[in-house]
Amino acid sequence: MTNMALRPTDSSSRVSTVDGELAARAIAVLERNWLGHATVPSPALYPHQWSWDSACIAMGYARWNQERAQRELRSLFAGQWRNGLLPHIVFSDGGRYFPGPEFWQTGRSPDAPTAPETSGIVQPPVHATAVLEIVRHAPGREDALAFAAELQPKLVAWHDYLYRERDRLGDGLVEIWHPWESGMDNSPLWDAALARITPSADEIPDYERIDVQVADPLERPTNLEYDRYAFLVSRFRDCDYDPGRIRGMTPFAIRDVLFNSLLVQSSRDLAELSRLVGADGEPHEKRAAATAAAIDAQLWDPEHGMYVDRDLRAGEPVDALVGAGFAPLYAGVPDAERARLVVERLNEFSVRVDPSGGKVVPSVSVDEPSLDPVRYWRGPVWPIVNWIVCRGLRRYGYLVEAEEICTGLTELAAREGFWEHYNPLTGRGQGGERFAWTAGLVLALLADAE
Ligand code: 9WN
Repeated sequence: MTNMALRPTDSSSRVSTVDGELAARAIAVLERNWLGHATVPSPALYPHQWSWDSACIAMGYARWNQERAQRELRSLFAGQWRNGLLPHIVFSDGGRYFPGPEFWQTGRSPDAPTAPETSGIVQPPVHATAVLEIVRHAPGREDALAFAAELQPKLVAWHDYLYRERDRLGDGLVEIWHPWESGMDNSPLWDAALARITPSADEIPDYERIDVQVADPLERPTNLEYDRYAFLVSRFRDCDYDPGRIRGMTPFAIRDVLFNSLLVQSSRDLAELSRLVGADGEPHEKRAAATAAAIDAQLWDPEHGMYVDRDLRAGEPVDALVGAGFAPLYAGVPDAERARLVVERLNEFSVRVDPSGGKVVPSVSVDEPSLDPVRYWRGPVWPIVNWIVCRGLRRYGYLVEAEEICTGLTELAAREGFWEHYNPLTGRGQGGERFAWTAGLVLALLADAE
């Protein structure tokens, strides 16, 4: 079923031609990474299904191939745990990746499914938003309602898990227990928390990194970070993935701006989906409002004019300013005056890679002395962050700024191809190549701009 109208290539507008070609190239990337039931982010580096990647990929498919958009999310939710946890990886057969199912050993939890095999942690909740987009783009109302009715209870279970297990103070802000749960693995956001975690040599489990065999090690997290990632997983494994036990012992517990912002919007979208299928939307609206208010009250940093994470173990704000700190715009968190301050800050933070082109938001400010333009979440430009910022700017009516970011990202994709991330100084594509969620998000941006 092909129902995305690619822009005509014979029109007098050059932009239309470029967009049509770019959309066709994005679709080719998704085709190549399609396994038959789900889409891998990148065949060599990530040969399984990732949670928030899939939601973004599905938003791209929603505009082009409805059936595939639905299958993508069905496959992801097949890995959902009985307690509602939506795992960050759903494993496919074969495919070398560390940590694989033998390392996670999620069979220790009575809540984990036996098939498909999964990881035992989560990723940012953008799924209700993706389902609502699929429903909005469905070719017929009956089909849309059937999919909404199928996914709504699963999404409710997912959000119930987050608010039940991750909101220890009961004020609407949820916490992450592992850098991988943020989706921003080696961001400077986690430096202080990880520095406090000092396992002895025999507490670090044996493992072999695969990522550095298939990608440039300079573009990946360090071994020191991986030791801590593996150590944290081993501790969760020792708790049999019981959320109550993990909550009590985890040395890593952070209330993250990006994660909570995505949750606000997803909760609103879940309210809408619920009403569509005749269920009660109000509990989800209330949660969205509580989380939004808590972000604004607790994570706002007036000194820097942006939002910052809070480290629950240290009992203090996280001392790092990152591109994801602009995510509350996406969720409609600040009032108009505070939004103006955030946009002012964003204008300084975003960069023009090509002097005559659009702007993009790096993961870390290019003015930070610690900027590393190639090492993953320590500087590079990530499409997801730019998609979030672009939507946020549109939401507040900053249409010129939104257009600049949208153009900046699509120009990078057109020039370099669909990479995992891009160098904020040169625009060079980095990390994994022909990357699926980059393609999915570019498709979504092109379609939204129509
Ligand atoms: C660990 C798949 C994922 C993304 C994350 C990104 C990276 C994994 C890794 O790749 O994380 O989950 O092995 O580095 O940081 O955002 O979902 O694309």
